[in-house]
Amino acid sequence: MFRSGFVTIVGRPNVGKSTIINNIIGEKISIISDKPQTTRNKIQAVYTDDESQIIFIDTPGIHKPKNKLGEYMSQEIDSSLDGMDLVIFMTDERKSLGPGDKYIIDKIKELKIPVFGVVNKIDINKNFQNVCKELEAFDVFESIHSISASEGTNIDKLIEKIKTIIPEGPKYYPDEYITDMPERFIIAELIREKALNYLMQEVPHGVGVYIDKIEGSDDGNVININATIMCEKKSHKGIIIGKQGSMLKKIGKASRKEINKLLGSKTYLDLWVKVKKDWRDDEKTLKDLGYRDW
Ligand SMILES: Nc1nc2c(ncn2[C@@H]2O[C@H](COP(=O)(O)OP(=O)(O)OP(=O)(O)O)[C@@H](O)[C@H]2O)c(=O)[nH]1
Ligand SMILES: [Mg+2]
Repeated sequence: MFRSGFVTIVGRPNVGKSTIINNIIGEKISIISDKPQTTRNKIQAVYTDDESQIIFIDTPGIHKPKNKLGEYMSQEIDSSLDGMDLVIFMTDERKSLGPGDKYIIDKIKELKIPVFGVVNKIDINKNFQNVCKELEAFDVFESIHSISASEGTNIDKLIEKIKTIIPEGPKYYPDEYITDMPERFIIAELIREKALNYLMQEVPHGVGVYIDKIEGSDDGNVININATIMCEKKSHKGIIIGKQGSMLKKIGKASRKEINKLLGSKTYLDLWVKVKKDWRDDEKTLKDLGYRDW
């Protein structure tokens, strides 16, 4: 009997939702950073083995929206709960669950679908067992798991448990299909990830990446990519470019390395930086950057 189902992962920003998705799929589909609010869109990642297909939905971390981009992210979370077979609530709490976690638990307990509780980052959390106990006390969770998304600890057990919940169903996608996101989107995201990794304070949150062009070279050996990094202030542009272009070079070099891996080809990456004041509140720019329903 083949089983298949849809599983959405929700939680506060930065708890490790994208990390577990990448670990399960074995490919970098969803970008990761140590800054909160990294993921902005809901992203499908498809896991397939001999007896099952699980379609995971990575979502933006749940937070109070401060601009139209934040509102978009909120809608992405709400719509990710439609038609799910299972919801995974993830936390990385090291002491005791706070208002952020409780707000989300309140929200999901009204859903009429099973919910798993997952405590992540047990590699650095000595107190995880107590956090599991706290989750148990809510009487909301069908099962509770403690894992390390980055090290892969207990992820196999989690997958096995998911398989007991999802119904008998078809293979929705072919074996090699791993995400609904177009290559263009992943390339833009990889560049944004490097910007997130290297930039500090408020600069990275105001960054959006737009791919202007992807084109094979005449001899077919290289893929030429032109991309624009959008930021909100002139001073941010200076920081992103860096002294004599050093920061932009660093972002470009690290991005290119991963894009080469993704495309299995050599690439030439031409990066530009553009200032667009308050773009996070500008509907048109948000659409241009792909923050819209397709
Ligand atoms: N030590 C440790 N760090 C982890 C683990 N899982 C994720 N991280 C780190 O936690 C940070 C956030 O990870 P993400 O996967 O981007 O978190 P997220 O929940 O997707 O965050 P948003 O997209 O902002 O909502 C990154 O620095 C990860 O490397 C883990 O199991 N152990
Ligand atoms: Mg994420």
